[in-house]
Order: sequence, then structure tokens, then C-alpha cells
Amino acid sequence: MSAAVMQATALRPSSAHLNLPFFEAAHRHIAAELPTWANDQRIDESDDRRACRDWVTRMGQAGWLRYCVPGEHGGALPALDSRALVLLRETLAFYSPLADFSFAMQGLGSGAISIGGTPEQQQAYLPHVAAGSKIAAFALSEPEAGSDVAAMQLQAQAQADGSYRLNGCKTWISNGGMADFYCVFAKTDPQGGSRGISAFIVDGDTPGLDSSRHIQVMAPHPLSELHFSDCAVSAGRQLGTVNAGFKLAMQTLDIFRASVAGAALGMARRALAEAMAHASQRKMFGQTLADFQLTEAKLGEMAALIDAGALLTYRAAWMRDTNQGSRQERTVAAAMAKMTATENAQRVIDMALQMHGGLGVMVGSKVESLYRDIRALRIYEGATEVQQFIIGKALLQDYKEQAAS
Ligand code: COS
Repeated sequence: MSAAVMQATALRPSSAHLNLPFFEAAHRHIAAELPTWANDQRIDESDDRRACRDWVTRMGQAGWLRYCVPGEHGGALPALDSRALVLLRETLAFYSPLADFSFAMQGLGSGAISIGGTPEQQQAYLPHVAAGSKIAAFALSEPEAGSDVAAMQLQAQAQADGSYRLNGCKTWISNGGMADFYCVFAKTDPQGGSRGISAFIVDGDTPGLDSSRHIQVMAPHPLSELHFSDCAVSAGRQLGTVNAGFKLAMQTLDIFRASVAGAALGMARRALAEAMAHASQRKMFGQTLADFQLTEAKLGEMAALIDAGALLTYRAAWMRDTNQGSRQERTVAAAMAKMTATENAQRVIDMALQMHGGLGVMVGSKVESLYRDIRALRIYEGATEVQQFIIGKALLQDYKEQAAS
């Protein structure tokens, strides 16, 4: 067997966690089929925008994007299934963080339509998302409103004919400049705070929308600013209840935050696999690096950090899918999962890089790219500090309620 084939075999993600009681047959099917498919793809990722289009096309053709939408609109399962999303992202991220990103954005970008869209809106967009024939994006953040969503400034003014005019800007928009449509959140009641936000579906070619300002970041990831100047959006494109867009955004994030944790797990599992492969063949002081107890200790720590994140992630996804606990308990579980899995993955990848010595910082080595890929996950879709805030706020609320009773 050649070294290349051995390496590919050794670097398949572990499947032991699929026996946990959180999962059902549909989930085990994904985990059985996807690694082979993902490992077989050969995509030139030197241009992130071209590569993302390519991944979306291929994942659409192969049927994987059907997990991004509910069954009645071309989805693989009756409803958006958090456990499926987590496992898909975990596996894709193991092979290619850009494949994971392309997959995730189809779900996040269309999630508000799946949750809050009318049947007409759902039928117009979701089958295309599932087929990979339309690229989706989620437009929430602004220069002065990242963590503090309610502070957004983008205005959507209702017109006499029921349509809206959008003026202002968004930033850090994944798939910006290449999306076929954006789920955009804007103020419809400037004094209303979190109760004055509404959502809209804005097609990428709508006059008055400029998505040409791209943002370069440290790891491949298509990002742009969006500028709206008297951008006209018809009444039929208003999404969900007027002035209830904040909750729609949070409900969407509740699903996809746990899936970010899944992506972090995939990257961490890949780093651990790379570390074990490297340590097993690297000779030093008359033995291999893996023969040192120091190495065993480090690998043990990495594995435990991954499993800690994994258990929280699968729990959060299972709670959401099976409606366990209260809404707040499910939100807290997703926050714990995202925070722990992304923070632990960063540590695991750093340890793997350290174990590679000089090779670890060599541009083009897998651990070097993972080291850059993981960083943004601790920030986007709610930074670690936002997750801490969500968890701490809920704890104190419970404490106060118990003290008062
Ligand atoms: N699902 C449904 N409703 C929710 C909710 C959720 N997950 N989270 C909050 N709400 C509701 C609350 O119940 C509250 O409702 P009422 O107005 O009826 O009381 C309302 O939304 C406001 O909630 P809250 O007071 O908790 O909002 P805050 O402004 O204090 O905090 C945080 C909100 C910071 C948690 C929120 O703004 C957030 O998640 N920020 C990060 C945003 C983010 O992820 N940005 C990245 C963009 S995508 S890359």
C-alpha cells in the first residue's frame, strides 16, 4: 500500500461517537456515506469564491445540501435536523473547511426562510438551496452592531404600496458578492430596539444593493460589505412577522450555532489525526515522537478536549431536535456547545501544530491551515463572550426566580 493511500485511510474521522444514544439511523447513514464522498473530491481551493461555487454545485448534485432545508421543499429529512447538520459539518470540516463553510451558508442563509417564510417564499427559494442552484447568505452584522444585534442601523421604510426601501449597510457577510439572495435584517421601527427589526429576502441583483466590497481575512472565506441605497424590496419579500425579526435571527442562530461547534469538532479531529500520523513516523532520540510519554499525554489531552466539546454539541443538537427542556435551556445548551467546541478546537489545533515542530508553521501544511481556519469560529455567529453572556444571564435568571419563590 502506498504512503498516500495509507495516509488517506488513517485520516478517516472516527465513528465511535455514532453509537451514542443521541443519534438515530438517519444520522449513522450520513456518517457512513459522507467521508468517502468528501475524500474523493478534488477541488482547487486557491480561489475561495470559485471553490465555494464548485463545492455548492457538487454538494447539490450529490444530495448533501438537502439537509439544509425541510423535507417538503426538497429536504432530506422532514424538518431541519440539528444532529444531521452537526455531523455533516463535522465530516466536511475534517476534509475541507471551505466545503464545510459552503454547506453551512446554504443552511444559515436560508434558515430564516425555512423557519419563518410563507409557503410561496419557501417554494421560491428552498428547492434551489437544496439543489445548489441558488447560493444563500445571512445578513445580520453591521459595523456598529456585531454582538449587539438590536443596535443595527439599516433602515427598512415601509412605502404606501406595501413595499420597503432599504438604506444603510451590513458587513462581514459570508458569501457576500456571490450570493443569489440574502436574508437581511433591518430596522422597521427605529425606536423599537430588538422589537423593531424585520427580515427581508433580497436578491443579489436587486438595484440599490452593492456587494462589491470584499473583505480579506486570514483563512479562505468569501466575505463582503453590503451597501443599500434606496434598495426597493416588494411586500412579498418581507419575511416572518413585522418587527419580530430579532427572534427569527436568534431562532436561526440557535440551530446553526450548534453546527459551528460541529465544524470545530471536525477541524480538531483532523488536527488530532494529523498529530498521531506525524508522531508515529517522526524519528527522534532513537525512537518515534509517539514513543514519548509526553506525546501520549498531549494526545490524551487533545482527545479529551474534543470529546468534551463533542458531548456538549451532540446534546445541544439532540435537545433541539427532540424538543427537550425549555427554549432557554436549548439556547443555553447551544451556547455551551459553540463556546466549548470552538475554544477546545483552537487548543487542540495549537497542540497539534506544536507537535509538528517547524513543519507546523510551514505554509501549506495541514495543521498550519487549520490553525488559521479555526480562529474565526470563536468569533462568528456569536463570539465566545456572547455565549458566556447567554449562559450567565440564564443562570442568574434561574437563581433569582428560585430565590423569589
Ligand atoms: N430564540 C427566540 N427568542 C429569543 C432568543 C432565542 N434564541 N434569544 C432571545 N430571544 C428573545 C428574548 O426572549 C427577548 O424577547 P422579548 O422582547 O419578548 O422579551 C428578545 O429576544 C430580546 O432578548 P434579549 O433581551 O436576551 O436580547 P439582548 O439584546 O440582551 O441579547 C444577544 C441578545 C447578545 C444574546 C444577541 O444579540 C446575540 O446573540 N448577539 C450575537 C449575534 C451574533 O451571533 N452575531 C453574529 C451574526 S452571524 S455571523
